[in-house]
Amino acid sequence: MANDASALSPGVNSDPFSPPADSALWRKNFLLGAATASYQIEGAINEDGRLPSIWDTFSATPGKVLAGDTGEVACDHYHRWESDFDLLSGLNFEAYRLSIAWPRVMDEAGRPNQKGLDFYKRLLGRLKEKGLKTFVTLYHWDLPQHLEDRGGWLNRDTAYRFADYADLMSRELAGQVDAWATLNEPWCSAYLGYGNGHHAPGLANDRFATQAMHHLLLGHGLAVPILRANDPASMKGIVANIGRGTANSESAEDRRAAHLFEVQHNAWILDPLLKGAYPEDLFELWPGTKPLVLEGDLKTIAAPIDFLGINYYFRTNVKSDGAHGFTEVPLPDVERTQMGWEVYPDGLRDLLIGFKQTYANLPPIYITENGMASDDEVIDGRVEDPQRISFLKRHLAAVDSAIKAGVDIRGYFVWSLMDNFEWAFGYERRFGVVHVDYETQKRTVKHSAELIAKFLAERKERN
Ligand code: IFM
Repeated sequence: MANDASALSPGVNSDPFSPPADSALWRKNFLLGAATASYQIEGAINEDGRLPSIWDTFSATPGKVLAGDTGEVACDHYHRWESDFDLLSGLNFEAYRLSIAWPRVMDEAGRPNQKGLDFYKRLLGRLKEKGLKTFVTLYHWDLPQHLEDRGGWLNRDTAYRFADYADLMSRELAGQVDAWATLNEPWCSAYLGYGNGHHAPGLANDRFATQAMHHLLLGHGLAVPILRANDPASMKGIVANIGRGTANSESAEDRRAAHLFEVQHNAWILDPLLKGAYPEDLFELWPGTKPLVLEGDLKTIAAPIDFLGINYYFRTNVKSDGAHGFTEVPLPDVERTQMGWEVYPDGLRDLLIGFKQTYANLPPIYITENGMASDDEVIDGRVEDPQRISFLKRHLAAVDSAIKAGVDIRGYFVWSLMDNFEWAFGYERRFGVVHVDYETQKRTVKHSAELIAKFLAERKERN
């Protein structure tokens, strides 16, 4: 879409990126950071003993990723991390969320790969020197291919291999990490990876999706006490992407469809984590897909966590499909991003407030991802991204209103620090607040990042 938010939100271009004076975002203890993920930025897929991951295999398969793009070079962050971190701290961010590439740090027999470990130690060491809080995700989708060859997340054993990996990393990196997240967006790993095949490993079966989800969550539950034992001072949690579903009409059928949409996107993950049970409605939506759950699994999965990471992007308007499911009805005339996703900040506020009502034991929340893609270009050395400025302002305001409504939200990470490999969409979709020229690897700070940096500097001054 045209990169012109002024038409959509009058005054956006002239508006500084600055929350109102009474906003919780001015509070010193509200953390503001930027996020990335290993496969999306690192490149160097064959260096220093890194093994192949499912995304190397998937992206090398013709037709799976737009324009045949792969993560082979990505943002070359493996070699450019020092200057990338100078950029990060130059923008005044207070925290950085990164993920570790499992295939970089462990060999097929589960032995540590020292060169891979050293890479992350250097990264975390530098972030600490710069005074940034470190949020580390163990699994942001780059499963070692050798594990997929044995069934991947359909194989219960992968959950135990994940626990071994969490053990290694938390022994090696203890003291360098402020917050550990076990998994990023298990919905995407399970549903896009095994349910509809849009992501690696590219399998498509609803029954596979529910079983893969169960093993992912089991891996999370097994890892939490290990992380606690090895690195007691850090926070432990998990990151879930959440989706707002709204009904296309007031009919009972459409309202039920919207409910089922949210069961499939949110309760499927949050109920087992926070209530120790899968939502029964899920199996109304997908009859005959109950996963094999062994005694004690749900108790393991519901291990207490210190924080819940929430990733939010858009809402989906749905109607009943006439059977036991929902079907999307795209709304006309709404603002959309380069992804085609509707910009709907109220969805974030409403979901957060709803979770507080639904889950008595809802842990403190960090918004671990929020942001948007636009077809940004460098013109005369500058990148103007007015739609992103407006998007971020409105979503931060939604976070502020959820805080005012009593939800315990402790921080917000913009997705993403820089443009990167957007999975099945390759390099076409640009989510960064820093522009990356993939030919030259030149980074250009976008206008949104300049305004964030200005706000963060002002905030520092005031606090
Ligand atoms: O780029 C992804 C990220 O890896 C996970 N959350 C959603 C982002 C945008 O699609």
